[in-house]
Amino acid sequence: MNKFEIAEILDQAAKHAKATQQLAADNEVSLEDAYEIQRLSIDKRLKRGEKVTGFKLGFTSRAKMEQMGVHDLIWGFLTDDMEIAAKGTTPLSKYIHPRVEPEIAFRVSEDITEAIGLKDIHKYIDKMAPALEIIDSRYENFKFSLEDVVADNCSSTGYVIGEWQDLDADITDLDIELYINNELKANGKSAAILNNPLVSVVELSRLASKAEIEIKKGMVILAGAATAAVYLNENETIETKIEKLGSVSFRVQ
Ligand code: OOG
Ligand code: MG
Repeated sequence: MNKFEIAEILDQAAKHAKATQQLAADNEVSLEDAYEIQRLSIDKRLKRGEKVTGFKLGFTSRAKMEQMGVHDLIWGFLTDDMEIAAKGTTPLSKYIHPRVEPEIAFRVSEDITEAIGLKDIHKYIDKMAPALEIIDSRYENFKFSLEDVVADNCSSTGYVIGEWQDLDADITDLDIELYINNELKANGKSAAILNNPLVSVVELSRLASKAEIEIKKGMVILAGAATAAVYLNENETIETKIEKLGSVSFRVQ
């Protein structure tokens, strides 16, 4: 199969919530090919009228790397179709085998067109918010290689953003908790995300500028989860509470 065919299979799997087998190994997909396939599949979404709303990083913490057996930082696209309103509801039937994880979101206040450093952050990022991400791998049994997950736009499926707060100088040691129906299911520290979640923005700026992709003012960046992800079921209220940032929730019906 060529890149176009793989992008089509992954796009259809996402559109119809139907899992596919892993594709990278059998088709000799390199990491570079995988990012090309990711972009081809995003192009299909854009052709259907979706808009890019931001980017997400993956495997920025050990907890996530260990859970999924993939040990390299990855990045993918978020679109408006993936956004779920805070306190909103989403049907379980829309997904294959969705998982949820707490995230820290950043808002871009100035176009990022080059690799930036931590010292420049306040020029480009003005707000932060508690967030939740729904990941729903298009591969059977949620199993994939690095190349597979990159081609699949890093399992990106849904995201919920809480209230934006002014960016605090120090967010390196925040408690992060994930509750399902008021029961604590996962917890971690923001330091687990590259020692400082703002480093995710630095890393994204490096990767995006190398790929000649602009991170536009108003876009959202998800820094990557600090905890393992948890499977979703019907009739659940999912909430994250993050120190200094507050909480955000949504419901699965
Ligand atoms: C890939 C997405 C990883 C994160 O925050 O690390 C990710 C997956 O686990 O399916 O979103
Ligand atoms: Mg994530």
